[in-house]
Amino acid sequence: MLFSALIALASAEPSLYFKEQFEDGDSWTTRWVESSHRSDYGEFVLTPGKFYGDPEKDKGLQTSQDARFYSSSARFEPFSNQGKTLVIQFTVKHEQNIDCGGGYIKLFPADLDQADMHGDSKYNIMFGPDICGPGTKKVHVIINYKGKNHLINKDVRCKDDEYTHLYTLILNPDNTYEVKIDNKKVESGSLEEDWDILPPKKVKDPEAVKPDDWDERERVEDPEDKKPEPPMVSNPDYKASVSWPYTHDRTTFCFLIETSSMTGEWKPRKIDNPDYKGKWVHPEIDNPEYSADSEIYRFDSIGVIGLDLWQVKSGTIFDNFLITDDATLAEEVGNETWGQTKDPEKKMKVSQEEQERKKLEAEEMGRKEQTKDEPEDEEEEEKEEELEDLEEETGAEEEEEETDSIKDEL
Ligand SMILES: [Ca+2]
Repeated sequence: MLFSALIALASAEPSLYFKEQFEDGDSWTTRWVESSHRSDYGEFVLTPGKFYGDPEKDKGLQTSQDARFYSSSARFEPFSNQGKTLVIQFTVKHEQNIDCGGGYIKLFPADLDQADMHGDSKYNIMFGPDICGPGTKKVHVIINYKGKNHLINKDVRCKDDEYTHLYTLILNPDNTYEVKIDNKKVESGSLEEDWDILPPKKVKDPEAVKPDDWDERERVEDPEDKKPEPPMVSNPDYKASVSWPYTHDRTTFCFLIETSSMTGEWKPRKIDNPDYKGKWVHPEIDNPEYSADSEIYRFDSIGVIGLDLWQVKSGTIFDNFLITDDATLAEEVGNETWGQTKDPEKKMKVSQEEQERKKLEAEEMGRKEQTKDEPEDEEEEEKEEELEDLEEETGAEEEEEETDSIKDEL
């Protein structure tokens, strides 16, 4: 009794597998490993960015070089999410007004070689925003199942502004999931239905063939409708006086001929097909390839979180990474981090923009004042003289033209 009560108590305690908020200066460099798979990976720097809610707390990893691949990862005590909820959460801020680049994380099994992490390294889950032009603005949720990556079938739209946003993925042990942005649900459902992870339950019966006499034509030509005889008209070439034998074309002896006025091809009218059986539906059978899996969500080893992405215009800041088995805890942490920062961050950006606008206005005013006060210099005077000369010439030409047109009139 006591023992099981203790277990119940222990299992109610949330597990915190990984938490990274970059609040201890440069120490993050001891926790995050940059891959050396390529020699030209872009550099992550620790910064709160151009505008923020808190200059210390809002420090995160920012991509600092344009048109680069980025590849860094952090390790934690490996775990399996079997029988438990798995929550992955982090914040993304595209303060550079991103045109094209990834903003997602990858969750790897513990056997990942971090020093050699690259785009083809086997991962469990890829989750987060991906933007490329106006056409791609989505939240990826890719699940690896038995060695194959499967993209979500639904279109989950991501945020594309310059502010910090909180992205949360929840996988439940009943094979359901939820995607949240800024602590609001934006998508949810079942792993089996929203991904093509398992083969379909039903397939078309390969034995079933449409019968030859199955009539799928809704309308057919009316067999009763007959092509009308062309009307006869009197022959304009008829020559009554011409007599046998025939020195003329035979048609000249006919008083009436078929009219040639009937143009276009004749088609019989259409009627409802009396033999119409409706569209033939291919019968389905249980798919022999299908086998149910109540643990699609399950990963036996989760041990590394990585940022493995490409960015055209750099400047994205990643922060507040959290991996836990407790969705409520994640929501609370989200409110304490992103929730606290979002409003002051916006305020700072708006005030920066206001200052920038005022500065530009002042500069514009300054330029106008300067132009007004400037004395005319020699160069300008020369230009004016040239202009006057030109006007005189043009005037003369116009006079000549006028004379010409008068001449024409006369
Ligand atoms: Ca931080």
